[in-house]
Amino acid sequence: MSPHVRKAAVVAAAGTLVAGLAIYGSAQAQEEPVQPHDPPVTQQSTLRAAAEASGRFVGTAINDGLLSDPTYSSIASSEFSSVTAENVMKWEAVQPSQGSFDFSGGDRLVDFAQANDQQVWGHTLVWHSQLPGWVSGGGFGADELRGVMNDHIAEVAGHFAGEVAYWDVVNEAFNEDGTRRQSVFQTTLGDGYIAEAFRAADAADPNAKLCINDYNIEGVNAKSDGVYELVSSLLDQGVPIDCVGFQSHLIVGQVPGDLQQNIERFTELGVEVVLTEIDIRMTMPSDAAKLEQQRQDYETVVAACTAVPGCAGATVWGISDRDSWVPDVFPGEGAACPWDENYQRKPAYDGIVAGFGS
Ligand code: G2I
Repeated sequence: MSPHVRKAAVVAAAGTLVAGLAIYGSAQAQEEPVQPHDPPVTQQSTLRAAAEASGRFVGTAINDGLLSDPTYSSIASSEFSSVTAENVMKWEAVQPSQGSFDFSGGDRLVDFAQANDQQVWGHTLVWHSQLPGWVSGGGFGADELRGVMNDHIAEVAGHFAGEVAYWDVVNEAFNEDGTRRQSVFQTTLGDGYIAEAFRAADAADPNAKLCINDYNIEGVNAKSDGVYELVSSLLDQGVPIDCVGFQSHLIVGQVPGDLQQNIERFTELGVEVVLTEIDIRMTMPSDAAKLEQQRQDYETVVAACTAVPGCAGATVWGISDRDSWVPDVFPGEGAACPWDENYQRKPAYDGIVAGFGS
């Protein structure tokens, strides 16, 4: 039986069951009034339960400064099975000056995750942005910068070894046309820096899954072709790469139609795909029609992952519209997250649940 036929059969059986329960429920209501001490008939579900039912994880980026807010931390702890450091594991936070490491924010995230039985997604080891001036300034020759990069990876991945399930080893290494971004690592070390970074991460934490992560690679396009060629070539060379992160910073009404096909071609190479930073923004102000389109878009995106066995999970980039990076970077746009400014669930929340098949 194909997966689609199997799913249709399960849905049909579930429909029969629900109809049967409804009839049974109304008959029972007439004969046996529900007693006040009876447990609630429906249990409040969570994104986490929906994701687990499809064998996947659902994550969010965690803003360290908000963990002390009880509303924020209660949603973060109950709704998600994976947490990504939004900022606290980035280079500028962890090694702001050479040789001086600060793991306090990352350790807080690990403690939070362990208290709530969540996996930790490490973000990110090698990235051109949020890179302190002592590295980005270009003052190092190739041998020195190689040492700096490898030391950073060894210290950071080594510190969190055993606690981080996945690392974004290299982030945003490509231009839109599929060529390499001219970061300080690329211009100083050349193409080989990516393979070297993955080898260093593997040496520091052999058990973490190691990913390359980028935006605008959700559809089949020049940029995702560039990443695809790189991943093929790394695998051919025996470089320890396990996964590709599609960040998925998307726009309402513009989900790429070939997202699932693109997930499939990467998983056919033998790597996992994860949707690592989903948000779906709109032109403000929001209205009911845009929020409904956003619900559909969240469902489409998550369902594309659920449809492909090698797509391991989906992470949203923030919980509430109040805390999202979007309005700061795209003035006039926003409302990109599953919870609104008052931490109320939006239709997008139901779209995620539906996308996991629940
Ligand atoms: O830009 C959205 C995401 C794209 N992919 C990589 C992600 O790491 C990136 O996340 C964002 C964070 O959500 C923002 O919170 O990365 C931004 C920086 O590139 C983060 O913003 C920065 C602010 O620009 C800084 O002013 C602030 O000091 O966060 C910093 C730490 O709070």
